[in-house]
Amino acid sequence: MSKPYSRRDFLGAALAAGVLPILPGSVRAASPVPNRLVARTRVLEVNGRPAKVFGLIGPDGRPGIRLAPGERFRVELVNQAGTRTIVHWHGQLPPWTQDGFPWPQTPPIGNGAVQAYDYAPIPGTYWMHSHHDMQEQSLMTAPLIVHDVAELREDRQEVVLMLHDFTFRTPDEVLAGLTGTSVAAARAQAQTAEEAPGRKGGSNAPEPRMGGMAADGIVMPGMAMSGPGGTRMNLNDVQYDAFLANERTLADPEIVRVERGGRVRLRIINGASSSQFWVDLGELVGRVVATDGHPVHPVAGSRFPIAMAQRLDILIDLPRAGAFPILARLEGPGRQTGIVLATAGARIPRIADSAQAAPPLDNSLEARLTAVEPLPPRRADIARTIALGGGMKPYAWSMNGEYWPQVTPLMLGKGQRVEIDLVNRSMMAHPIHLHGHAFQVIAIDGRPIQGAVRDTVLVTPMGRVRFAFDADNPGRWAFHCHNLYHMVTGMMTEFRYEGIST
Ligand SMILES: [Cu+2]
Repeated sequence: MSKPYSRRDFLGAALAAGVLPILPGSVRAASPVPNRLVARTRVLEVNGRPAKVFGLIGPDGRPGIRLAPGERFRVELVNQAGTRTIVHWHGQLPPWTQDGFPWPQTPPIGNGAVQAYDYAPIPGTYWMHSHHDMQEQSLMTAPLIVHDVAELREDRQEVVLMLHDFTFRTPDEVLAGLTGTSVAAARAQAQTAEEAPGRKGGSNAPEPRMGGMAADGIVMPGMAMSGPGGTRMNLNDVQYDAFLANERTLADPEIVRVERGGRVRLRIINGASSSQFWVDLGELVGRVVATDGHPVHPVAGSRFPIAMAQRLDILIDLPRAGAFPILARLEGPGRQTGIVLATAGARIPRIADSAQAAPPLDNSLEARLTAVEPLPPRRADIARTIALGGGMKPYAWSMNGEYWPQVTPLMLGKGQRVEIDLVNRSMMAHPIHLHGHAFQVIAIDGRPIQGAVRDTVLVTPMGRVRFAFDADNPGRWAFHCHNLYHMVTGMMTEFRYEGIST
């Protein structure tokens, strides 16, 4: 079994073998030193108030990591956060022991400790976030951009736009508000997200309703809107104080200098914990060319949905000089955030952070996407339906009526083709993420498509999505809703390969 080795282990082994002075030249050329990534606390100003948040600061002083074409993901994560942490490389396909999920074999790393990672990354727009203690809500998140040669040849200006939802409350307070319990009880419940199936675990769900049908007429803290067929759907479990674009609000947005007639590759990352957006390019027309880092045949438009944890690569050719707001509008209430692309001397408009209400996210874009590199056609060896259930009272969310960690792992054999049919029996949308694999969306609401390859797919209220993947990365893999509060109240299970010891 490979495991993330510490630098000390590596140096020790190298010295013991007497190989340190003669590392292969190609290795030294590709990665002379590991990328140093520091987990620490920072103070951001939000709405005129200081806010203590976490951060993952890369070797260039900016959040996150950017890798050159062909460069290995060779990273030393230095924990200076003052508390334990573990960081997940969302969408990447490392060996499972480097995935950054708190399995018993790979527990969170202590304050002051250093953890080394070394694997071959896949190119595209990815991100990283803590998988410990709801730190994701407190901005322990950052971009992870892996360049490739073809993109560099395009000679486009890269603009990364990372979205967050921000609250001055602690995540424990947010969860306590949702579950109607004390902060201490909420904290204890969140910690069950780090208990693995098959171990002695606490009870996650307060009086779970097996089957997980949401009752009609639930009173939501957020807002309810009419969906297709007049069904009531529920949006925005959590009321946030601000929405951030590259860690700033529209009161003081990032202004990205662009050239007149410039060509831009916009890499949008929805790093929010419990919020979904419509990307609004305003007067610009963009072409979506990748979803979750994986190329799709271009789809043109000016408004695109982006669910929690998803990424969109959008190519934009600027038509003229000027200032061009790139906005992310929260689904439901009229809130927005964003950045401004501006040519030299352009007048920067003031943009309010309130706007007209936006409709709930839907899968209209998903249905139009087609992968550039689809899975080869093949019969499924394993086909499973997984029901998504739960509701607001009690606040608990389930997969097949089970609540993490009291779950039955789905066992996979290496080399198998797997098809998963996600059936949403709740009135919330769920962005569902599989660790360690890329899957292809092959049906939406019963209609077959040759859809996008991605790692996170939205299942709309009462909707249905089928995806397929090849089981080619043995290990233990988390499969969960990427709404943080759904995950910590139960909506997670495990895909486990045969022969992996627990
Ligand atoms: Cu969910």
